[in-house]
Amino acid sequence: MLFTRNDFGEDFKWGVSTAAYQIEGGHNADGKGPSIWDSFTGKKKKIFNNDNGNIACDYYKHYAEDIALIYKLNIPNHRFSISWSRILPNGIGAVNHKGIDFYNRVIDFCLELGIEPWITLYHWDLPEALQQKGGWVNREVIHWFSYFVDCCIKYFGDRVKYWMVLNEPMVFTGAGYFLGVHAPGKKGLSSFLAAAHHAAICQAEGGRIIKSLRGECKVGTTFSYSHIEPYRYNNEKDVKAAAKVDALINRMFIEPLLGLGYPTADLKILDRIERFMHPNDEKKLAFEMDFIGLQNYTREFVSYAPLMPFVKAKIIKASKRNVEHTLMDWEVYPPSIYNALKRLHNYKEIKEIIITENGAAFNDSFEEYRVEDFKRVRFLQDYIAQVLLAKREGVKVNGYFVWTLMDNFEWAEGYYPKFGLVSVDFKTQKRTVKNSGSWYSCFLKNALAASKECRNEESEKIIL
Ligand code: IFM
Repeated sequence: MLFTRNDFGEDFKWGVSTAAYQIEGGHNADGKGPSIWDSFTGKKKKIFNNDNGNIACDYYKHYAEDIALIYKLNIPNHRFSISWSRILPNGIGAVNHKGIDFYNRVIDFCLELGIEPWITLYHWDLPEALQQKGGWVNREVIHWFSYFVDCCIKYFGDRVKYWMVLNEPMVFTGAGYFLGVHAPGKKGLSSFLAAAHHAAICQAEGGRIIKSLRGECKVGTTFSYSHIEPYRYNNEKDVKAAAKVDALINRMFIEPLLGLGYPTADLKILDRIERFMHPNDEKKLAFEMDFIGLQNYTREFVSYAPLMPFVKAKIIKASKRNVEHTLMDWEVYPPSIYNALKRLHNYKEIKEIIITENGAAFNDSFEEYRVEDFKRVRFLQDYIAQVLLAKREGVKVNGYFVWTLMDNFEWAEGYYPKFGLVSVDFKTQKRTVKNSGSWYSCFLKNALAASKECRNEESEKIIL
């Protein structure tokens, strides 16, 4: 399919996404307090290769170079998150003005270059001081989070128009409070359900606070959303198992936000959230966002698994199915983004969808002065083509952000899976634009040229 940037319309938002802990480094610089990721990565055997984000891409020092690179790549929107404990070292109370200054410099430099800053308030790095009091499991988190949101809007709301409240609540509560494979490493159904319920209230509450302080801002929140299929369509148990997994990983956070409540009909176990509900919570869970951030990477096949606790279902990994997959073992399946868009479009309560993340980790090939990643170029082209297909069919999608600007700290997987448009040499902090970065840049610049022009060998090999 041939397409150009123009096919998406002038108002379509093109961007690149990042997150504080994954790129900033400066883990204890200038008064920053520790976050749960600083503590978690400090423990042995939690992260591949015992990696951590202490330095990461050192964006704390290199932000100007990186924002200049975004500019050079013709990318008009930069999504990044605020490290809560950089501006509030104890999570609540005294503000660290050096932390505030850092984000002011980032925002001001973006604006100076004509790049629109998009801020995610919470991308998983809870202040450790708050985890000591129970973190997301403690209902007080609603108060702590409100204080943080208030503080961000007070200091940055005059210049930042686009806000996202949470990044993928299913992932940070599921991996962090149920499976224990992400910070803070807690396990169990009860801690998960409490954390999830409080996060679901916070996502709505965050929206309410932003709108009440700055009605002119555009507010959204983001969700991981995969296309789900039963492993065997002719097996009733697999079909039911797929519906359960869909309710858990796709619907559990978005539906209460839309005023539809938790999807308990398809996942009985969610009834147990009742224990954590206070009077009026049903109402508190709902809020009308300006946009919904869709984060799609893959599709999942689900089979019935009687021994799996609670859901009695399991995901069959892409490598087991012998299909093309990324280093995360996620199937490369471009229609997954089309299907996810179509499904979200069916919720009449959603006003607009922005794809706030999409991308892939592959084994790039390192030459002397270049980093070749033709698989990622193809991946982006094919997924973006599916977005256009959905848009042409009337889906209310109005933005696409690549995950991610540069190779960075990929949580439990450390630095091994590389998702960047730009490669980072973590010893020297040298940045090298990959083919995918050159292709995206060319696509964004040549609004009038057919994308085919950006596909030919020459332009794919531009080194900026
Ligand atoms: O790196 C993560 C990001 O922090 C959240 N969404 C998925 C990405 C790739 O795993």
